[in-house]
Amino acid sequence: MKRIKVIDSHTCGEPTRVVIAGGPELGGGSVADKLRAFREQHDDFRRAIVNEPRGSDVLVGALLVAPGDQSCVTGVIFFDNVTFLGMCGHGTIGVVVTLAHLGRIQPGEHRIETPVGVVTVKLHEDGAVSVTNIPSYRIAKQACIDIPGWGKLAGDVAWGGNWFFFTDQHGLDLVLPSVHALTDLAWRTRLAANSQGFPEVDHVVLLGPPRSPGAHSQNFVLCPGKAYDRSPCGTGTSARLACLAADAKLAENELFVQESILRTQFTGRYRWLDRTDGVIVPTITGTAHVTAEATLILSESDPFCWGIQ
Ligand code: PYC
Repeated sequence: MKRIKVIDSHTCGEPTRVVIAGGPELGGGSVADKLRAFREQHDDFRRAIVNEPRGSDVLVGALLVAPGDQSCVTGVIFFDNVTFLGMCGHGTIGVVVTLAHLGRIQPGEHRIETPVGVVTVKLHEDGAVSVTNIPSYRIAKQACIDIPGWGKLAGDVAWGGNWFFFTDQHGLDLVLPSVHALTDLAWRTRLAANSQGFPEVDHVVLLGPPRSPGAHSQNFVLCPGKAYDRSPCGTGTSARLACLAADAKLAENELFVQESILRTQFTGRYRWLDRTDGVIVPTITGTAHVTAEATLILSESDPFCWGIQ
């Protein structure tokens, strides 16, 4: 029987489960090296932590690992119901609030190593968290894709730690009663984008006008395992900032407020890293709340010990 210690939290409604003890042995090296070992040798552990019956399709897991870069307070590998994530913005905010809850960090700046690079985080005195993400950029502007049985739509493809396809040409209302229709269209958009020149796209973002005073945009974000992000999506907001910067619709350091389908908000800003190539460094700010301290029990006599696939 294995005992796994976890702390659960949610960031703007999107849950994160941080594994603080009992994770698999992944060897030495960088966090990218450890992700390789995790993916190749311990995918059952991923499923056991986030899938039913202990988790759900919505849950994102975060395994704390020793960083390769000693200037980092921790390394972290994010995963969901179907795969591993390069980076996760809401998850990083959840990790920071979890580390603070455990007394492992104090307000101030810290560095965290992810498989796609080191991010700098700031725990503010009021508990909010800012994440200065890895460099983000757009690779396609208004690429036209054909969705079988639906028609053509255009969207931007951009990187913010995961790969995103953004479109506002969906004709749907971004409200919870429309989640089924939003999920269906976003999924078909992903399949079409993947088969029509953008095989790397793993998240689809349907954009809409803001609903709350002070917000600039609302989104519906579909994740790789077909669950929608309850938060405004940190890596998605990073990639969106790259698109806005490239179109000169948002100036360096100007505030951008992205709201989610739940109308929860992240604020974002960017600075240019390479203006010629359109590469920015985004900073996303949001809040998270710890919801549980728990010990998961993995017993081989349980037919669903390693999760329902
Ligand atoms: O906040 O970056 C994010 C994220 C990715 C998937 C779910 N949330």
